[in-house]
Amino acid sequence: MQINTVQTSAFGDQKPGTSGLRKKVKVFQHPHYLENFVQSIFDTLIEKEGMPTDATLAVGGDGRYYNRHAIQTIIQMAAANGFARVIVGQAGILSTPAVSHIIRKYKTFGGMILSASHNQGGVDGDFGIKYNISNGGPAPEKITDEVFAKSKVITAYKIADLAEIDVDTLGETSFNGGKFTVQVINAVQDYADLMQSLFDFSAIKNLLASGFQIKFDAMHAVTGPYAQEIFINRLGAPAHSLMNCVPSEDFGGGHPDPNLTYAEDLVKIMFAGDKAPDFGAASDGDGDRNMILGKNFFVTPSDSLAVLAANATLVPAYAKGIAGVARSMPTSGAVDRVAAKLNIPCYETPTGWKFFGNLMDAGKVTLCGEESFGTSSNHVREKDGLWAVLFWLNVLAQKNTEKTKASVEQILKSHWLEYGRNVYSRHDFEAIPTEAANIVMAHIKAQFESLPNQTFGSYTVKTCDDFSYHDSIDGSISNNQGVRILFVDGSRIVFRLSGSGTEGATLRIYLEAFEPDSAKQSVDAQVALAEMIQIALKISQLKEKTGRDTPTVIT
Ligand code: VG1
Ligand code: CO
Repeated sequence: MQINTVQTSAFGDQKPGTSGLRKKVKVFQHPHYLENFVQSIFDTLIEKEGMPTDATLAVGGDGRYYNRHAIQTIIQMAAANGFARVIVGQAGILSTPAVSHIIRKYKTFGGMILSASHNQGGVDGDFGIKYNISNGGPAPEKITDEVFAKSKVITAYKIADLAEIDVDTLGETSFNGGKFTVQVINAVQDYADLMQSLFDFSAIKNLLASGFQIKFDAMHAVTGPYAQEIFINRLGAPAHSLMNCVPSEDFGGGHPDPNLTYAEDLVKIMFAGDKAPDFGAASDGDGDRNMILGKNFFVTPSDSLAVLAANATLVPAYAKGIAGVARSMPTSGAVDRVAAKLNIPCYETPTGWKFFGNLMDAGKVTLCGEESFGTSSNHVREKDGLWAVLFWLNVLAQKNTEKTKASVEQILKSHWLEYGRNVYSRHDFEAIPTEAANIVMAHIKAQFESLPNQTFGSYTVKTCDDFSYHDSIDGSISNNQGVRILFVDGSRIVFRLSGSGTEGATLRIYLEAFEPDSAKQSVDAQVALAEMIQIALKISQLKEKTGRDTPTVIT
């Protein structure tokens, strides 16, 4: 096995965002672009993270365009940089939660996930790379900051001269007298086994056999084969319960983003009146997000997390109770109310799954969630779309017996009755010129001193700040994590710039108001939040500064 050292020059723009490095495929195709970033990761691991000489790396992606090319390159570079083994998903495909599980199950040193998640794929779409550490979770900022620093000064990378590896055939291939091995695995069984160990599959099977109709939309992305194995082969659901379950390099031309805008085919089916199925769900490009729908009913991700926490003891894996919960700052406070009642801690972290890992490793939290359709538990260290779907089905199975019946909508309504409703919505303004978006954020921050005590219609500002997080486990501090305007009655508006887009800037406005009055809890969120939306536009001067006042996506 010949190892070549290739001279290169730095790019300067390889800063990992909320979840790894994401760029247009065309950017990743620049000579050395991918290699520079991968070498910067390896250099960080070798110099700073004590990578042993017999280290194993797990590699897989969501099957989008450039996945196959990147996998070959990563295998060749892993061989040249001292890894002893690479475990790769068959056809190069692994969902994000499956990679997390493989890292933990096979005790690999780390893993690389090739995905731009919910971003569009194909030749003109996006590509991405993320490194996960040995606990199975996304690398924390101390690693990603170092990777970025190295990427700015890189002068050479190492790559082995290996023939193309057949990643479609299961099995092992060894090189260099057995010093380097590539192992192709089928992770679907491993992942399905993990799910079966957490949930009551026979109760879910009975629910489905009783005529309870489900529809799962894989959005032409990575979860298709996992859904086939779990819902059809193991739970006995009829074949028509699945849609868009064959992964494609461009996700059938769509946005693999499970929300009311981009999962419109599923939404149509679930809002088709009486004939709609009882339960619907979708997942994103890399399988870590989930959207939950009932018959003619949408569950916000923040509410979903709260309902799962409140009902956790109905699920075998959490039957003894949960240690604590965590949510990202912009996620609604619905789960806080459940935690208070259960008398367990609730942590508020910045956006991005990497902030939950320490809390889970320390045993402080069992369930975590983000308003961006991410929910999961300590069974892995990533968010997990199918896990959330199975959790809901397990809860529904327990609540729908011969004697009792409860629809998704009824579960939500009785939850609100008990805890009150945190009415919630997120408005995204995509592809704003970066400079204009920065001006908007600066304009809001410039009002930090004047806003408190000001009244806007029925709302009076209590305080405002730029959210900072102090990690109680490793002591690290993360600043500038989103601007919060907190009102006297507990309502709030949060402004934040996305760290996962690839075109201009995306401004996210998160709106939340608490409604304790059950008579008003069924009001549509957009109607209930209409006044706050106007206040957000007024404080930010969004229209004046960007010409935009209609969101691209509302969730
Ligand atoms: C978005 C979401 C965030 C999520 C991240 C990665 O980040 O808001 O909650 O963790 O995507 O999700 P941002 O910075 O664009 O708001 V995934 O499914 O794209 O890996
Ligand atoms: Co994702």
